[in-house]
Amino acid sequence: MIVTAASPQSLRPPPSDQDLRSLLLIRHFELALLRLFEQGAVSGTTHTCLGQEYIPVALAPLLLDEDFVFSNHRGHGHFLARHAEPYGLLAEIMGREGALCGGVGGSQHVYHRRFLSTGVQGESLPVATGVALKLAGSGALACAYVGDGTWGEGAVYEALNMAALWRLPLLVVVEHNGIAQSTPTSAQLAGTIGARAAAFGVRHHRITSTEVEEIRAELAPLVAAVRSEPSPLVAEFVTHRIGPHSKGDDTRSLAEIERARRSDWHARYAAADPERFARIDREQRAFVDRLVAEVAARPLAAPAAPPALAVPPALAEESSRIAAGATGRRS
Ligand SMILES: Cc1ncc(C[n+]2csc(CCOP(=O)(O)OP(=O)(O)O)c2C)c(N)n1
Ligand SMILES: [Mg+2]
Repeated sequence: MIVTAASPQSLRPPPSDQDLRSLLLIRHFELALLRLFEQGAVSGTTHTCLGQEYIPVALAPLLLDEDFVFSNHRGHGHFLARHAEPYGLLAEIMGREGALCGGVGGSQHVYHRRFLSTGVQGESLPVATGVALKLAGSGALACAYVGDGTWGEGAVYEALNMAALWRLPLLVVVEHNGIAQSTPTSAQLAGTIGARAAAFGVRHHRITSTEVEEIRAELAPLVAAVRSEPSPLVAEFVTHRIGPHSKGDDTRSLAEIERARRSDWHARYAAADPERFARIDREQRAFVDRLVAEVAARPLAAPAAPPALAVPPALAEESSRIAAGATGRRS
């Protein structure tokens, strides 16, 4: 069913103020980024999650501090729903002082606490699987966000295979928005994601709701099983990208874009509780205006020193032997 702003149904249960704040922070953050790019205030590229904000917001309380989150090219919402650090993220994207990674990661390559994003499709799943191997039995999990188009990458299947075989606490969140850049999913994905997960004996759950509380109620027992059994889960969200692929490159017809927009959670939430929504919307819009003004006025970030890598002692010993020319090995 397509719900428009003209169907003021209530959301059951209604989202908390905190959820609305989070949803609207992400929405205004993404809209501000598109404006900044238009003004030439940011270089590189960016992919906004307009229309998909509710997914990481719904997942946020299901994730623990000990969990690791692996994000993709469309990751600002994934980050903001987990870490209340919009200044650091915007500074990272704009290469300004206070940037999360010294401004070298930009929009797509953020490494902060237990959050890691990559612009390389499918790259995160094998890494998340390796981390899940370390976490197994601890009660923590590795959560990896991927798009539907990313199911064309072989690495996805290698990761699912190992995660199923080794019974790893891996939560794969699929944001199935029906398109990969300019290619409709119907033109590139044979069968279904559910059947592909089933081929590995991996549990799969498809979520069509855009209501955060409903989604949590649906997913909570499944996520608990990922931790306790442990076992992998593919949680596939049927969602809609209402913005361009990146900055201004929407190849869809106006009718298709309009169809996607009619499914936007935003209109539905606004219609369900207009006064509260408008109040929080005003607050978050004003907050993002201040955020942009403040970060844009900062000096450029100083190039950061590369992070110290945790090298296992045996490797460290071996590399110092090699550096000292004392390996005794012949090439
Ligand atoms: C290995 C690799 N191939 C191609 C690209 C270029 N690319 C970036 S996003 C994208 C489409 C991704 O589609 P999907 O996984 O459905 O995610 P969505 O953009 O819809 O969120 C492509 C092809 C890439 N970043 N990495
Ligand atoms: Mg997609």
